[in-house]
Amino acid sequence: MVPDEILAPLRAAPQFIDLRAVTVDPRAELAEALLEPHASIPPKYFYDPLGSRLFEAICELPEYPLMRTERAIVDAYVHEIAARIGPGGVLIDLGAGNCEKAERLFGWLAPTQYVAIDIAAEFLRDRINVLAQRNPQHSILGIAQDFTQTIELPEEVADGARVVFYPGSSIGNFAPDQALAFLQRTRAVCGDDGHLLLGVDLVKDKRLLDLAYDDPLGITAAFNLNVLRNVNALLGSDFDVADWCHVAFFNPEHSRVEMHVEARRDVTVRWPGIERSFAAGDRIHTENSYKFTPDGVRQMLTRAGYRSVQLYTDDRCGFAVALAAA
Ligand code: AVI
Repeated sequence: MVPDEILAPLRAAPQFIDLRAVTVDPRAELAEALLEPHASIPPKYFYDPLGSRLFEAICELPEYPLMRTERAIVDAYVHEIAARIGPGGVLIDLGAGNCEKAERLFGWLAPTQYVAIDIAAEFLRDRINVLAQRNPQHSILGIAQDFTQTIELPEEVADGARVVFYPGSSIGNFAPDQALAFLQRTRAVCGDDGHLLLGVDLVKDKRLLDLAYDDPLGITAAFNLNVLRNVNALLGSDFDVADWCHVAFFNPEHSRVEMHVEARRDVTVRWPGIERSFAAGDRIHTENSYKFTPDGVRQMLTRAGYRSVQLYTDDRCGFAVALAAA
């Protein structure tokens, strides 16, 4: 019999697979988005190592209560959620970030495998190593992947009923038609005996939403502007952060918070073989964050092919956690 002190570190070693190159070429994607008449940067490029940490700091802000409210809802209803899902499935965490939200479910869902998927490869690799040390009894697989276009599950993902976990209202970062297509893909990942556990931020007072995305400490501004540094690293461009400022506001017509970076002065940005000029006041659209109504969430999930949608909310109806059966 092999002693446990030898086996434990072996069990604790998580697997890590990098599938980023297989999906999208960031240079081509960024160049195309920046050269559109209305320039944009896809929000997934926020999450370089500094961006991921700034996002963690945002989640600590009193003005940005999304994650705390979601956690309180999950804590309040986890017993019921776990009973509906049943124990022993494969927990697939899309946009796993620091993996903390999923880790809180381990004791309740007792997953046979935890699959953490995120585009931020270095950050994910660090976090699953720490997670594995804390949870040596769990099988952990990290996948670096841009799952916004396709969700590719390698053969290392175990068999069994799947629970797709997509918390934090990241679904709000898709346009409505893309959100529907994305949920249809998660429905396919669930198979016929799986579940989706989804976090969604709900529409609320415009002043609260404006403050949540333009906080007085300027953490969200730093998060937004840092995307320019990540673009420089990926594209070889020469954005100077000092030439740009943060703009964020709730747009009620589209039920979304918009974030932009706005040129403080006339600027020309260059990257290999190409340049683009921006006049003072021109904006690059960096993120939409759609806000939902409870009925809108139910309809979206039903249209994506889910059934028996259960919504859990806080007393102020600020956030909802949806559990949908495939
Ligand atoms: C990750 N995502 C759901 C966040 C949001 O609220 O849209 C990203 C964020 N952007 C600014 N603050 C937080």
